[in-house]
Amino acid sequence: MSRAVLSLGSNLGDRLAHLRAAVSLLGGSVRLVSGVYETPPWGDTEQPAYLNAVILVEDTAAGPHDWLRRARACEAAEGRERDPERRFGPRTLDVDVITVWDADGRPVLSADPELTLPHPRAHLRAFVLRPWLDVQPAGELPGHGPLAALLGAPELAADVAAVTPRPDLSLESMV
Ligand code: PH2
Ligand code: MG
Ligand code: MG
Repeated sequence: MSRAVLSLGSNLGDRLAHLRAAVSLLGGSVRLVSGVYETPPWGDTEQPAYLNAVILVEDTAAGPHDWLRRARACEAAEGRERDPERRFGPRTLDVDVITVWDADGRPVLSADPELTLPHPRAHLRAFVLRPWLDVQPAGELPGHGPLAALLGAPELAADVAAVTPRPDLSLESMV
């Protein structure tokens, strides 16, 4: 068995529809979905606001690279185009593998540049950590500690404050 935390983001087109498409394409492996949050663009500020969410997925047959492959298939299905000049630029759908646990519940650590685990910047991203807290209130980012403690760090305070719940938008009914 393997479980994974996937981060969903969209800031082009029908943002909620893109997030919903990811949940739908990941099908029966989706166990928990977070709330939907509106977040200011991080890393490249000249772009529209994002909708972000986090999902917890589980599949006996899936290893880390299977999650990456499935994440990319979701992005491709939603017409994701990559601009090599804009690493943090706008996108219809971004699905990032944040952390994966193996069959024994141990976090998978990987320095593979194609799939570094845990995600090397997750601890700096309020738009990942805050939705993740919804699905695992006692969750920990391997190597960095409890989500709640990371979200309480003074360096992240402004970013955390800018993560705005959108209770009017939901993925909940899909699981
Ligand atoms: N994703 C990025 C770049 N910047 N900003 C927010 N708020 N949310 C994202 O998902 C996001 C971003 C590249 O993956
Ligand atoms: Mg991303
Ligand atoms: Mg990505």
